[in-house]
Amino acid sequence: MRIDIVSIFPEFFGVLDVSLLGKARQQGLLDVRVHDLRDHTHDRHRTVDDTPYGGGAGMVMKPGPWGEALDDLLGESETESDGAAQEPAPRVVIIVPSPAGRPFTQKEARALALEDRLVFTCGRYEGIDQRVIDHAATRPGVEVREISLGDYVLNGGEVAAMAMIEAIGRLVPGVVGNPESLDQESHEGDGLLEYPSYTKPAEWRGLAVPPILLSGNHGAIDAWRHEQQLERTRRVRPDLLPDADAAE
Ligand code: 6GU
Repeated sequence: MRIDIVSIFPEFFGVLDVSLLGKARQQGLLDVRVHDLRDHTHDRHRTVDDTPYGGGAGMVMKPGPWGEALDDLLGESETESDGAAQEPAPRVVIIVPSPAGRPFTQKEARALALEDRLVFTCGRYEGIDQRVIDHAATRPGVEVREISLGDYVLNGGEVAAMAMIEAIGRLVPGVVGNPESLDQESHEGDGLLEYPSYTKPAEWRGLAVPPILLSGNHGAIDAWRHEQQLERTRRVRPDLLPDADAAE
């Protein structure tokens, strides 16, 4: 999978060199390229923002640099109408991190992990001129999704993009060594939160591991773990429960 990131803070993305995703990049499973939006400015101050039309607080990111950056990544949008047979444009999903977007979910991450190509446009200030997003959506093969991490406000899209890239990248086949470990997680399979986990020693600081886990009775262990999932989900995330389980 190829992932392009456009930002005025490319140095934010240095952490993508480490841990599981760093390894996936070295192995060629993920081709992540970070681009500096200011490379597409043409004034001495490398200006990327301006005051909003209609007034109001804050600054808006100018369309010019964004348009050029996307032209470079996706090819000029103007199609030559010389009648020659054209290759169908390869599909690209542009993700615009924004607190005004649709909520990001594990389901969305699973769908995006199947794409060949993602572009993250990281805005700062009060956001990007809306025409950048509207114009990008008219490019052949391009789908634009404005996506939010949750109901709180970050200073820019960088940290949000990083979180989404980690959630998506680990679902790309081969990135996580043991794919079974992906099935048992919170927000996967039955949609319940994960059960609590324990490892050696069996007693630590006076606290014992639940004895059932030492019993060797795998049927009983599975039942206990499912009950723990239900209990935890009822307690902290009742909104995730199917109605029948919530009522039990
Ligand atoms: Cl995706 N961007 C910003 N700037 N703030 C957010 C967010 C995204 N998701 C939640 N808050």
